[in-house]
Amino acid sequence: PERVFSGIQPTGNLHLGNYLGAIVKFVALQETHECLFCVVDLHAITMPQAPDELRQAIRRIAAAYIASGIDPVRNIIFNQSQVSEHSELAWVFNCVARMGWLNRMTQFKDKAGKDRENVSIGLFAYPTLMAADILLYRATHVPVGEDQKQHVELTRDVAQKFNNDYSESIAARGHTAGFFPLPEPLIQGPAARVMSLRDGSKKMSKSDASEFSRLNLSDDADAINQKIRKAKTDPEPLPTELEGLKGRPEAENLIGIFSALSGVTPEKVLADFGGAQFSSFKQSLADLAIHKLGPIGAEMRRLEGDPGYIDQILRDGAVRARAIAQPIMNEVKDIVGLLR
Ligand code: AQP
Repeated sequence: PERVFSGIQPTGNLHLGNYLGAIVKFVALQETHECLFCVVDLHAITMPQAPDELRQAIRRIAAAYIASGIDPVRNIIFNQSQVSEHSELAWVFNCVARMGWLNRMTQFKDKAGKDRENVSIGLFAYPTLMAADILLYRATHVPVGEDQKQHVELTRDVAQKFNNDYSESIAARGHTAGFFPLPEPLIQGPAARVMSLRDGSKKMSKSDASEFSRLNLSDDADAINQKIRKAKTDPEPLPTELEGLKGRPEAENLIGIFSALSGVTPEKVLADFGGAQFSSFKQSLADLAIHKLGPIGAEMRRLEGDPGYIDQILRDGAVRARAIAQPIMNEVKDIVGLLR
């Protein structure tokens, strides 16, 4: 059976890239799949976090899920650290994955920068924990933004190597096609990679120093208007066809955002706005963003005002997640030869 797993780190403000690259897809998948949506707090502490802020940020991601339309009854919404099997399986995977695989991860290279000797071991091992998150539920589909593709591929490599390394033990327990599935990344649509509003060659990111580089889910109408008005563009009017966006990354990004928010294809957006100056297009884009994001931000603020409600959803979600995870982790222990 198909099962969806994905997660978001409780670090900083959720931005339009997280929303369009991930959350919008979660909302659609709940119609067709059994889904687990996780707040990956153990991933967050691979970088320093202030404890009180981390607690708030965990609640904020849960609030964002719910405010965006993810139903906490039909789906499992929970935070990673409440299901200790994530850490247990991650350890087993640290012993399956190879140093060379992790050394090739571009996210690690970007985040570690030049000071490799001083980053946490957790930051290096981030992808094996992510593999554990997904495979602990034997999930088959992982909706993520383009930037996470390499980590999902590593998850497939871990699953395959585990299946090979323990093939006899796995077969002896009656699994004829390996123990873990090789999960598929789901990366599609015009917003699989939303770029910075200040620089069309950089992805929109929580850690960008400039607030003007991103739209946050919590931004009010004034902030959205200002940020879109100041978004970097080039001096040419908009083209009428897709080819005309080549070599114009900022224009391409804004058209992609419009398309993703409106559900209209990029071709149609250009058919409507081609030939127009950026100023008029930007006004329509700002109106659209305010119309789509405004109610989500308002609902997030309402939910964050009721932490008891959020905490209860996360506790219930953890109980339901563990009911799936525990038997799988027990089988992993048996396969590996860990006595229980
Ligand atoms: N710019 C983006 N376009 C499309 N999808 C994106 N995602 C992130 N940025 C973009 C997707 O959002 C999901 C959650 O991401 P995350 O919380 O795990 O962290 P991240 O990718 O580290 O987010 P940031 O904003 O990019 O943080 P920093 O600045 O710390 O690197 C994932 O599915 C991701 O693909």
